[in-house]
Amino acid sequence: MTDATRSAALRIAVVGHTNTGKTSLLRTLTRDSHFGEVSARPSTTRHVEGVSLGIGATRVMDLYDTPGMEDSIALLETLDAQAAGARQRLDGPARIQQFLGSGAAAGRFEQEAKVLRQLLQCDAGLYVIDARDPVLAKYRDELAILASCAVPLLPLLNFVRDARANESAWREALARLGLHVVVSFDTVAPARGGERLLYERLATLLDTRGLALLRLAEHHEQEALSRRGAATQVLADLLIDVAACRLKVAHGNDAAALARALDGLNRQVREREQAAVDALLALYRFGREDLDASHLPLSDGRWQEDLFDPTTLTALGITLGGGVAAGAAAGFGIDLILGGTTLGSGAAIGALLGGGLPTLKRFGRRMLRGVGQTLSSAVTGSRYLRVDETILRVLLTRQVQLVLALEARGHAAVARIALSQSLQADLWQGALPAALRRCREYPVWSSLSGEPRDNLARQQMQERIAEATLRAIGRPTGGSAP
Ligand SMILES: Nc1nc2c(ncn2[C@@H]2O[C@H](COP(=O)(O)OP(=O)(O)O)[C@@H](O)[C@H]2O)c(=O)[nH]1
Ligand SMILES: [Mg+2]
Repeated sequence: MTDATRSAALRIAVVGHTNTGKTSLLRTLTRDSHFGEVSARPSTTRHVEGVSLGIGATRVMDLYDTPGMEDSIALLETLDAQAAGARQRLDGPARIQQFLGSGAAAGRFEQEAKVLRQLLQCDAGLYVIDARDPVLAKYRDELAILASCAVPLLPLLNFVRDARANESAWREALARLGLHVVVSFDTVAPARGGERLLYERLATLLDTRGLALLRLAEHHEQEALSRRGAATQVLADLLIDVAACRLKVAHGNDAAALARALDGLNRQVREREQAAVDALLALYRFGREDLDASHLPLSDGRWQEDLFDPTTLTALGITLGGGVAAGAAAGFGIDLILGGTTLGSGAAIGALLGGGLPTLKRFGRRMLRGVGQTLSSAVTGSRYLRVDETILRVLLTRQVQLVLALEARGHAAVARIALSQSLQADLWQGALPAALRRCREYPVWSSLSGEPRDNLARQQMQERIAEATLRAIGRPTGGSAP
């Protein structure tokens, strides 16, 4: 970094009372969950710590995390006493300079002095407020002291999602102190567009220099878009691998061979899903520790079995109906392919239970006809297992759920992500099923089968599915798919 780019960057001090979320704010703005130290204990940040945000190699803004102001009432009294003892009337910044040169700044008010020195060197300050707190005298004194530095201040209301937050009382109190531009920003779960709003408000305090902040906001929005694009590629890749996968069942007409193959398929799909989860976590700069263990396909939790468990499907709102889903409902998310013809899971279940028409009757006449036709041609044919279509829905639904949760998560969040159980599963009723059904005819496209997979047709299919997923996510959730 040259001196020229260094001096061009805006310098912003993040100030406020202890434990209001200053370090948390920096974590979320820098998308770095490891920045500084965050703790519910007061005064975990003891020194000023800087971090930069930029566009490519250009530094746009240097942010400085500061220790909390602790004893502002006593400090304001000290400032007043020092001013009263001065030979001439001092303005705000002169009062602060006088204090910084005094013994009190090196002793009792060492923390506060660090904050004030930093603010004086900056273009603006972000004053972080815990909006759950009542507007106490100590905060008013703190603001009066900070305001006398004559550096533009943007109050930022944190914890605004909390029911105890008292936004209007804070806005009123801030207005009385002459601070009329305020922003609400919950560092753990920032609202959509919250970052842009923050930068826009800050820019208004910085006149023409603030334009750089608008470009930064633009840049971050572009990055968010390309992350989402990359996420849908991860999803499409996963879906193709699983949809196209076929697992050969060993010869011998016994249920044991089928059960072994089913086990193998189950494991492969879970491993593949875990790889996708890891890729998504990395893409959004989170880690496995951000997820509830029950959401990790390979953890020892519920997830292990539940991909093939009907309660998962019901929880995800996937309606079961028709022959294929009936297989999943019975606990087997598989299709059995005999002699190149799909029988649907009913056949697999039938085979597992020892075969025969009585078992299959439950799955309706249409399927029975299919089974009848195929069994004769299957006497010498190979048997394959593949994943039921319902499973593909489950995979897509919960991965999309994960993507949305990661996008809404601030890097200051400490609670693990618990995915909602109620997401609708009909995200992809448009183009996706048809595209995915085609994948099922191309076992070579699946990396699970260990086949070469980097061919052009697969790549094109991945683009298609990724694009369809992108469109599906873009729809506001809650409504039904067109
Ligand atoms: N729920 C919630 N917790 C937050 C938020 N911001 C900070 N915290 C928590 O508040 C505590 C203090 O945060 P920290 O960033 O260390 O505050 P600092 O002392 O001002 O740097 C930590 O336990 C954070 O996890 C927020 O927006 N929402
Ligand atoms: Mg801190």
